[in-house]
Amino acid sequence: MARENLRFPPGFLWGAATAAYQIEGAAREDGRTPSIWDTFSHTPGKVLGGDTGDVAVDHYHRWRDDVRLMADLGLISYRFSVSWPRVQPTGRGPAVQRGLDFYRGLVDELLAHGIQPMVTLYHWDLPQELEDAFPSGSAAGGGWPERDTAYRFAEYAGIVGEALGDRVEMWSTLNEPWCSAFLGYGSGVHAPGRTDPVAALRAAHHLNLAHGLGAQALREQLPARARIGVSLNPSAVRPLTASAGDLDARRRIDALANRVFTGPMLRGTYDDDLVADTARLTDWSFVRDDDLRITRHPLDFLGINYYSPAVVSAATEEDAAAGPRKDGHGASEHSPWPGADEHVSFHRAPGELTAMDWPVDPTGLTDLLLEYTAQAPGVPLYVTENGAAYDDKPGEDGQVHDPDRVRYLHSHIAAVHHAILAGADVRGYFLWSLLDNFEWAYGYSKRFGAVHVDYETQARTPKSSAHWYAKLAASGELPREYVAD
Ligand code: IFM
Repeated sequence: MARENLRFPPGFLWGAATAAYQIEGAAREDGRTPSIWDTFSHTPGKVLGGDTGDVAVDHYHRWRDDVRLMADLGLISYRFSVSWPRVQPTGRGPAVQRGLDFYRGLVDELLAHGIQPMVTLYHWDLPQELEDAFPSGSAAGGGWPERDTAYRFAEYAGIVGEALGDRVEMWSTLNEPWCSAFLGYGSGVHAPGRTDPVAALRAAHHLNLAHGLGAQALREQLPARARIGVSLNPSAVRPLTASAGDLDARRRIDALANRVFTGPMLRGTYDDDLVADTARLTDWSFVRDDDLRITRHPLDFLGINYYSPAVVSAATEEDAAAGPRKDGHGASEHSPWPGADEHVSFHRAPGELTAMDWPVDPTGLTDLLLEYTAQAPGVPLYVTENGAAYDDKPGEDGQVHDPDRVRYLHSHIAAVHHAILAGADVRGYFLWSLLDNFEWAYGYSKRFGAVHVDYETQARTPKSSAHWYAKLAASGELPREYVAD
């Protein structure tokens, strides 16, 4: 006998997500200036195959068709990011109206199709001018290690809030600040490609400050109904064994991956163990009086991005000898974990691998949703990203069959349901990603889209996962068992 489907709460937002640099292209049009990702991707050897976001999937010109596609798929919500250098090219001063008009048009089109927009203000494309500027004269250089960047972000947030505040209700300040800080300034596999552990810790703090200042600036512009949150990519970090050494490794990575953001944002603190673990590198004197009050701006929601868990142990001898290792975002001789390398080893979690070599384990998502329910009581949660890359190709019938992605989505959405039944207030799920796109250091070699893009012709073909997801969005019910199509 067929068992009942898993029913999601009424009003649950079924969405898909993208980011400006990954899809827009039009890198030099209408006054847009280079971001750190333009500079990085044009630097030989930084991105696989020398790929850049110059054209990406040409969404800047195809946005009307893309919105129609979303409507055909029955999406209830669409999460996209605004390109900072498109609306404020130098990262300071007045906005470029043509840039804002692009987003006004996009939002109006979404609303006309009954799709709720969720705006992310920062998904990694810092104006290059801000990376090059360091008014404080700090030896750690410009960009996020420079305090002024947080104030520039607040100005930019106010500009976008003023322009779109009458029509957008859901706002996320930052996407995955861990990547901006620790991959951008620590391991250097992301833009701007710097490899300075102290700069990475300073960047993390200034991103926290930018979140708080940005949320304040948005609040001043937005109507009371608007909801302001942030999208983090907390690590579901597990100890290899229950030994004291492995538990300590877990604690260290939890501090550097998770609590370095949730401490300031949820509790207004940097935990003592994090400060102690990194004391060899910095005394944290870049944290000024009052900063931690600002970073703790009340959250109307917390966005959780999840792909895969991490398994850690006390450092093995080989690892300690081999130095920093691949971390799943690109290879680097430098570590994204300041102060943790000689103490921690990473292990492959069990489970099948996606094309990113990331193990499939939906239980990490349930765990995180329950953990943040406990850590942020009363704050609604959204899964603001979840999905998988596979080597999808059109078949002879011209269709793109991606059963592995459907299976991945099924198991992770069931994991969300599980968390809801266990008491998590999860209000929506955003599939990453709507379209195949520029996957950062991996260029166009990794396809995360529910919609296939032919990069020669820019033709869009919804994969079987897109059709599967459309049924889910329409019914709000997930079949209990995964059934191959
Ligand atoms: O493509 C990225 C996205 O930009 C941020 N979160 C993870 C995705 C997959 O790597």
